[in-house]
Amino acid sequence: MENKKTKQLKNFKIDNEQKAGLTTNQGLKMAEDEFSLKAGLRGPTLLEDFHFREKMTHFDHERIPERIVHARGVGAHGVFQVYESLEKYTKANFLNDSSKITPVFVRFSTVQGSRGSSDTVRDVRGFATKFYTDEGNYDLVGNNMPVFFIQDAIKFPDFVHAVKPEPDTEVPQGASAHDTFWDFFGQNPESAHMIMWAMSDRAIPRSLRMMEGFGVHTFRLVNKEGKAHFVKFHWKPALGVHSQVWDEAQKAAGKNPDFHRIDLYEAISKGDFPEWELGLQLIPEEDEFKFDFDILDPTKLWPEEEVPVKLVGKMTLNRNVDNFFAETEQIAFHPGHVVPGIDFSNDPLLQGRLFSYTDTQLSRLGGPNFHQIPINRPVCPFHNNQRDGMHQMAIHHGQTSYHRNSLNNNQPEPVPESQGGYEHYQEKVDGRKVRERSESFLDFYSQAKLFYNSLASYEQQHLKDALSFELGKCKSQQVKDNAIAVLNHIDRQVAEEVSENIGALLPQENNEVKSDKKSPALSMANTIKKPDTKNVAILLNGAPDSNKITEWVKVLASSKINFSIVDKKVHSLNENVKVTDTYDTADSSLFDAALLISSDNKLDKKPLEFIEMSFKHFKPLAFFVQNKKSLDNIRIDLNDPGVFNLSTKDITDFIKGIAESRFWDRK
Ligand code: HDD
Repeated sequence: MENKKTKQLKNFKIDNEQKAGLTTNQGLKMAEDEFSLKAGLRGPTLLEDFHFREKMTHFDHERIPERIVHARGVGAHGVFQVYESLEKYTKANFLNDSSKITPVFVRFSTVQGSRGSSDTVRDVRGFATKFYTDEGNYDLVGNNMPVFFIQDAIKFPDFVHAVKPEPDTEVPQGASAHDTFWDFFGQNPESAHMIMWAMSDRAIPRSLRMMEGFGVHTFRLVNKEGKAHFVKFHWKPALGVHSQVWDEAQKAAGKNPDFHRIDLYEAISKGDFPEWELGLQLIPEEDEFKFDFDILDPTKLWPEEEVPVKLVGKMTLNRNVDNFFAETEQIAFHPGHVVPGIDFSNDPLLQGRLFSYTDTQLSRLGGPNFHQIPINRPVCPFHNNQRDGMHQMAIHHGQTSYHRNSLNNNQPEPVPESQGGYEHYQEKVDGRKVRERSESFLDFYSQAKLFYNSLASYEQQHLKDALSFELGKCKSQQVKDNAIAVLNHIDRQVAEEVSENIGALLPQENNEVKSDKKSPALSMANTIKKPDTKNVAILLNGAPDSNKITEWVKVLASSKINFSIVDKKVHSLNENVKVTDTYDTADSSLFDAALLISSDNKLDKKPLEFIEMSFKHFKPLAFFVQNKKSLDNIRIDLNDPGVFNLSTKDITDFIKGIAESRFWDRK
């Protein structure tokens, strides 16, 4: 598993096992670390106590500013490998050689909440990948949704001010269900498409391992001959795209605020390495104007049925961080970190991002040398005439630090393109300076409608429920009415149902886009379904036969399903099978499925609640009861889809149900 990045990071690791003893930061061994230096046993602390001062000063400065957006995140190391050379499209070295394994670091995040907020909130998820290539770091800083709220970066501060906690109360945390966010939506209808995504089930992912990723913008790939293609980047998860249901997500946020963080960490620790395939949508330069949307508009996607996604490589996350702060918190992404063969488009949102990311690191990481922090260092040599600044780690020797010089043979010298130097794509640009929006960006509603049309009916219902919840939480009648007026441009039925739910004004005129166009790739109903890495709660009631349990857990494990056995108390059923969770620590919102095994003639309150909640969240359920009476007090229909009686059905049927994930057509 060793690669250039892991080797590099090793040089910076400090091991607690080192037997050097406790020292000050100056290397002085200290004989005492528990008591400050005092004038007399009961006397005041002395200023002379350098050890106390050093320890306390360092502690006082342990925190750095959190990211202005995407503050809460979690990351992991991994590798990327391309399936076959993409030299036809790009000269990027890491995409040209199928034997090359490129180290990566991925940070997933929520957008709105602060560092301590819950994982399972309704929000867009960040999906940022740093490729440590031999030609420098390449960052693909994307989200789990393919479009964005605004079209021009100059509106980003406004959008973020609107979605973040409100300035007078600093409420809400980890939520967009508040007036300023929805006021922004009402006044900026360019958000219409993204709002549909943000209110869809995509915003409540089951796991970070089960999300798609998107580069969002149109970028350019450029080959050796200088020929360019417009490109959109996709990450397709091997486990498919899956979500929680809203009630479950809210409960999980309380029962385990670190639900996604732990899910990723544990999967990697166990060796269930998450995988994504990299996908490319490519449009030749000459086809730029062949579409009914502007390919520079970041509120538009390229329907996969029109521009297919070519799967070109695989990323595997295979190592957890050693230290959260040093790696996950200090990693600095920037869409402008590119390598030869990857270039930008004129998307005005992307253009603005190219300024913002380095700028923000200056205050977050405290100066211009953040590229020298171990997690941010390229694995290839880096050298130029930039000098000094806060936290300079390098000792640049020699007399010169300027270009052009004669005293040092003009070193470090620019590298010609033919030898790997970066040259910008020579796009011809000619125009008047204007502060305007292109007319080709003005269709806000067609793709919002396309997205809605493409969803399964239960997904559409969830979206309407989400809108009703979020707008229902708004206090201003005007904000609600304005939001409905925008929804009325997308879909009349959505506007009708939501306005009725929240008591808002429905415009008399139906302004919806008339289109029944669909893109099946946009619905999660059509995703990959596997039982792998799902979590099953095996609920014990009474003292059931442990042989059956031993047999079943073996079958579950052979299907790569994780399980926890839950009982009133922690105990061992036999040498190999242990009860690890109790009804106090386990909650149905933290599991994908439940299997009830009962020997009693009455079901206790806690397993009963667990089962009913799993049923309510459409999860697969199985039961094996020695006494039928024990199900007398259960308030669910055991003949409904996704409920498996293991007295008459085989455990493999239940496993198929676990792969299916949810049974939406329950009564
Ligand atoms: Fe951004 C962080 C993704 C638009 C300015 N952004 C940030 C992160 C992700 C994205 C994943 C977290 C990176 C990490 O884990 O450290 N941002 C996006 C996407 C966008 C987008 C997919 C639209 C397509 N962002 C965007 C705009 C601007 C910014 C238009 C400003 C002009 N984003 C930032 C930032 C952040 C950031 C303020 C906060 C912390 C950081 O950069 O490093 O500069």
